[in-house]
Amino acid sequence: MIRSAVTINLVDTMSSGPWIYWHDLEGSLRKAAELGFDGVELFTRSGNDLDIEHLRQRLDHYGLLVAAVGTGAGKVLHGLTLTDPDPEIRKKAISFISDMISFGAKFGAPAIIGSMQGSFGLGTGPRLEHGFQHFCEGLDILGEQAKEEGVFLLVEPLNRYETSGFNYVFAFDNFQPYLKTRNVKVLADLFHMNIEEENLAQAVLDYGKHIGHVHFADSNRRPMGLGHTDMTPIAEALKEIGYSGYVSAEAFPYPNPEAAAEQTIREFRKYFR
Ligand SMILES: [Mn+2]
Repeated sequence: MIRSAVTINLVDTMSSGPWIYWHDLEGSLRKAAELGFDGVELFTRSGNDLDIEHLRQRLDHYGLLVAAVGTGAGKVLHGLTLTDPDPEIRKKAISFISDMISFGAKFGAPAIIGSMQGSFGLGTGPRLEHGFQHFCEGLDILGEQAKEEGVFLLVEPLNRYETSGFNYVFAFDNFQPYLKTRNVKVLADLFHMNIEEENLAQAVLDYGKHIGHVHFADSNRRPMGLGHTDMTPIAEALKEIGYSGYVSAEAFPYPNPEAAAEQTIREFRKYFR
């Protein structure tokens, strides 16, 4: 079964970006539950930011699951990436993501490596060999940790304006052979894919076996239905590959969080229910 999820940004010093709900955990969980979302995707300050028992109790109260946890605060707040030339920074990046993996694993949720990949020239331009090596080393360590904790690890292709690292879903074939871990899956973000892929539905069909999570946003990163992405063939492709993960709204809170959440769940039901 394909499940719905909605993003919540809980970093109080951030005020813009592609998250539907903002800052208020209790209110966001209540609204997500009222609309009938299956899960929430959490963007927190760190892996130790929230009281685990309190969160567990509130999720149970609202009947919600944790779909995934984002690690991007490591870059936004601390400037950490897995491919920084400085070994101390790489070490801190691994430690930050490691904490996020443990946090997510307590709820059976995978951690997402998106912006924490840094920029290292895999997708466009010359490949920076050291960066590529560090990227694979980081994924190996973290992928195996996730395995021990009973979850997989997600790595997300981002569009060319955000990284020169992992840009295309198909580029997974370029680096998966270099990984020792087999516990890494790909996050298919429909906004990034709209910029980079030749054909979104075909990319899903071709690389479906690697896809572990979907970010649900339209071509302009507004909620699905408010841009020009043709969602019908993409939804058909996800069903055809037997995708059974989350379709999670990582989109701008346009025109406001409440309307964006309603738009998202309406579109989700149109394609997946
Ligand atoms: Mn994304």
